[in-house]
Amino acid sequence: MSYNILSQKLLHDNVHLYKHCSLPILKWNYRLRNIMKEIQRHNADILCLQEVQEDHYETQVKPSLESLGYHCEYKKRTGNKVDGCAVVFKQASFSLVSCHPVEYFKPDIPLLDRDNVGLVLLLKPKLEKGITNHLCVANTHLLYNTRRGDIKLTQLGLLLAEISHVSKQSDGSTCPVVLCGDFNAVPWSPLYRFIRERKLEYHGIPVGKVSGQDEKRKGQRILSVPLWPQCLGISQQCQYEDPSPSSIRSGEGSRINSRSCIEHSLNLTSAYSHHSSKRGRPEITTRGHSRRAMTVDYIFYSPTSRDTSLNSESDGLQLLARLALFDEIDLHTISGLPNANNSSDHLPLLACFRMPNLQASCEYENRF
Ligand code: KL2
Repeated sequence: MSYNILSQKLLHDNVHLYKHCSLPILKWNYRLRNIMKEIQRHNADILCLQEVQEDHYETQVKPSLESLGYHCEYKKRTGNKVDGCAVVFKQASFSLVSCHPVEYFKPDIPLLDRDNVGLVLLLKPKLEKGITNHLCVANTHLLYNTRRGDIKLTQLGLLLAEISHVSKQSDGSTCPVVLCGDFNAVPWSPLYRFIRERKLEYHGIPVGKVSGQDEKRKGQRILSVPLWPQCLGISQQCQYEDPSPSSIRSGEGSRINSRSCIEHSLNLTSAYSHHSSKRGRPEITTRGHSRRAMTVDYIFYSPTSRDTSLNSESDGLQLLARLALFDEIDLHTISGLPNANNSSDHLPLLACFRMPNLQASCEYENRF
């Protein structure tokens, strides 16, 4: 499950967005009760939560989830921000191999001056049979600012480098990855296409067009080349690189950097198709009313060859089912987000996967 639960501090800071709501349904304890009920009802093995406020996490969210049998990991945003990302998993289903918080704030790099974070976990499934492929689970909440696609893409580049590193197995292959979060970018935007297509030619793209959140065209500067400076230590292929003086001297870095192209090595597709099967209209994961309703939350995963309609052996995940989202008509019917029953300005996304080589089926199989 991926779920942005709307931190109470951010609700308070942007209260103009919630004028359609009565005050009692905006109170934290009211919302928490609904959010916990929703989590309990879906009973997911793994939760990736965003906008989890630290004080609420420590005193309420973590204790409640632990009492449901979950192990909880948390990474707060940096600076003076009070919320962050949590990755939570059923202790009966997985054990923790390693936990990797990722900070996108870099004091020496002017571009990276925002407090967003990611959290990457390596999990070992607790299976009766001895198949021991690990699972890499990543969660993030990228920068909201609709005009700063340059920062969003660089934050994503940092996360992808960490995921590539963590998911690499001793035999050189990559374990399956589930990448969840609130990416603050819409389907088929340049940022979204970069994740799915592993490559983005970014020459000439205006910074405000990277995420597709803003339909209005504004006179804007275009993405600069290279997107991020070499001193970040991340190659344009989104891999950690050794910033050794010899590679800089040989001119290798500058040759790579002069191309307006970023790439990554992870095979990722989306668990959702971004249009509802009911009416074929765009699915929405957030808001409506005071702000345009859209999809900004995703569950990306490493697909099996079956899901990519190739006919060869693969060790990816097979998508078995997903929880339906709403379209704009549904959203109107429930009078926007949040409402008395849906207590965040986002909806939860939920997908069920079959692990590689595993014959067991889940109770949701084929219930799309
Ligand atoms: O869209 V969001 O909501 O993914 O749920 O992510 C950000 C926004 C979140 C964290 O920064 O706070 C919300 N107008 C509307 N919403 C805002 C604004 C804003 N100016 N700034 C932050 N958020």
